[in-house]
Amino acid sequence: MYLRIDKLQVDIPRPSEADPAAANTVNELMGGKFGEMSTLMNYTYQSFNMRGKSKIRPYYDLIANIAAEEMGHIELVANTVNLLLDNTFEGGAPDGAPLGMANSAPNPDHFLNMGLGAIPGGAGGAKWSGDYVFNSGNLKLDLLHNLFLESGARMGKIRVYEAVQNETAREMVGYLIVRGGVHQEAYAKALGDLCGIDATKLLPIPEIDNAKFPHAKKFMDKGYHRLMYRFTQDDYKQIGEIWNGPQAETGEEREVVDEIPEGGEVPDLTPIPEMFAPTISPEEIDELAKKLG
Ligand code: MN3
Repeated sequence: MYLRIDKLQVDIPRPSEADPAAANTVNELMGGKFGEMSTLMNYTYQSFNMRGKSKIRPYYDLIANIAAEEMGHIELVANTVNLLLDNTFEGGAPDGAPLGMANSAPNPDHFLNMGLGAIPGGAGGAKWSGDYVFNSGNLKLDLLHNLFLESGARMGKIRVYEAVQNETAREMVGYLIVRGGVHQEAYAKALGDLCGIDATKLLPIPEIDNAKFPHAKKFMDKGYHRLMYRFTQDDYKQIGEIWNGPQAETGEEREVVDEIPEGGEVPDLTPIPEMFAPTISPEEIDELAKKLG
């Protein structure tokens, strides 16, 4: 079962103004093929469906625990997209085209089908698909796939970072580059342990260090690149049988920690009466009540 905590895994700074173009680009990290919905659902199904869990406990613990962290990553991407879309409106009467920005925004779906919120899809408009989930049931093959998936995910995060200069977006992407790097390395380490090789020597994929990105470097300076959080009250204790030894980029010791991240506040988003979000205005309710007698 899941225990939910009403915080984000990291604090996201509120942007000074809306940036619908950045919101759309960042949405790739939600529901693109290599987005957070894909990492979340791949590890979730792999942990649900794994057979002989008691016999391969450290691997089950690792995949199940990373799945829980990925749930927090979709929450981070969603809140970043939402902040980048906040205050898009100047207000106005319904016949004054208060949703006019939909015509110039890269993805009108944010305005037309969503309440100016994150979309379960990618930047190109395609929705996320269950076809992105791979779960063969074979541990080596699934781990090999997860290393590939995290490598594609790292490519995606780096490209979004390179595409978007918005500070709110870069802060969140920098954090995900570091945490996704931990997951990429964990799957390489797990695979290597099974086969007696050091697959972490393949890293980094793509071949650029986290430290090259200032917004990732700041989280490395806090040690986040060497920590595996246990997202549980009292379970998944055998992760440490895999997550140990020197971290691939810096050689610092890997560590499993019991505390969850310090985290940040879930942002309060501005109501948009033009989109009836969260609901119609109190004046309109009064008006309706009068009409109904
Ligand atoms: Mn992730």
